[in-house]
Amino acid sequence: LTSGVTAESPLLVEYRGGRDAAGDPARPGRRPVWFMRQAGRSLPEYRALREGTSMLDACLDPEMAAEITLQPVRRHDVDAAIFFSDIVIPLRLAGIDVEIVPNVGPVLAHPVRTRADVEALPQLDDDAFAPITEAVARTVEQLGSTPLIGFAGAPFTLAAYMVEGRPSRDHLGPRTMMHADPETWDALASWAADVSGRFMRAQLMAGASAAQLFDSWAGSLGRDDYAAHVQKHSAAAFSHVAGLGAPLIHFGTGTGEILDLMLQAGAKALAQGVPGDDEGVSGGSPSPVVGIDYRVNLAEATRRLGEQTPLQGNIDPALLTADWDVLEAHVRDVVAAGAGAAGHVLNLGHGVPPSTDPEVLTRVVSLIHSISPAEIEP
Ligand code: 1CP
Repeated sequence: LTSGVTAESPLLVEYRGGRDAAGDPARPGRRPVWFMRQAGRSLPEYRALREGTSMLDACLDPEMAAEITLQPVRRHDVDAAIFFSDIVIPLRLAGIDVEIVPNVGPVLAHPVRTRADVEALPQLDDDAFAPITEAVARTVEQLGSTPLIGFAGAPFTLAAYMVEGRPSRDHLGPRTMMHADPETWDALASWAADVSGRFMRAQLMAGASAAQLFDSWAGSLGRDDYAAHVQKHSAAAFSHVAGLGAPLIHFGTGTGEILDLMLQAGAKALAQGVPGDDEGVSGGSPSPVVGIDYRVNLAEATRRLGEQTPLQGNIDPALLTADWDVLEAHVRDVVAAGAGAAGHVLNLGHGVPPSTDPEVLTRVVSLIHSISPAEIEP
């Protein structure tokens, strides 16, 4: 298709750098958008459904997880659903005692701090993913043509919770471990890469169309530490899904200094693919997509990553509570700044704050959909 109209999901076309599944140029008629944490506490229908059910129990109830995943798609007309789950779900499925404590986040009964702790980590059986596979299949069936995005936590971010045992600001524990006891760190990060990679793979095999690796806390790492102790483990997580032909997205916050290294982590895995599995590769992402937080202008991100790199982002969540005129001008700036990249999917620079007025999000979606491609050519 060369007419500028495409039957394929605009989101997948942008993720593939403006290519359709056959690898031919195809320009969607509308800018695709979804929001990190679009499901969740900003929605009254979510708060009502979740009442009396713990976060992780909700994630493991296929009917509830599917319904929560669909809520923001119905309400906002976003171009993708993101699977309702959590990065610590593979830990729970492996039998690790982890809870999501309201207003705190993930808390482990037994933090993982020594070589013996790492060696005692349980094996995760593939059958354990059954509730995830079932929830994804139910969701995809009800979504129709809207793609579902699967996800997992990157090894550093997941290991940060495992070492600290709870959310932390500076992630001192894992950063100490990678220097003080690099063998233990590598063993832990390998374990995390394996469970996260298989969690993404389970979602893609069950019908998700793309997968995002969340390295939310990678911004607390220096460039040298990321290169020496983290990048290979993120590449290992991606390698579980690199042969499937689905677009892969790599996101973190505060990562301006390491964006190129994050791009390489995905690109390395994609270049290797899965031996003997060429099917679908032509329709796959020619480059991983890089998610940009609100701190780096998208035009600057393209300078750092090259025009062939599709981008995702990066509306500042802080502006969701500003006057509409201020927010609208910001959204238009973000669209314009992304126009130099091979592909651009609009998103926030981090998750939807729980206090966000959902009507503002709906209005942002319709604004983005109203911007015609002709208005934004670079
Ligand atoms: O009771 C509640 O409503 C709990 C809030 C909540 C929700 C809605 C948590 C606890 N997790 C989730 C769902 C979730 N988590 C999604 C679902 C889909 C969507 O985006 O709509 C996703 C993608 C995640 C991934 C996740 N969990 C990340 C990466 C994304 C990010 O925000 O950077 C991280 C870091 C977590 C850990 C986590 N889980 C929950 C909280 C509050 C946190 C962060 C805690 C901290 O500050 O360290």
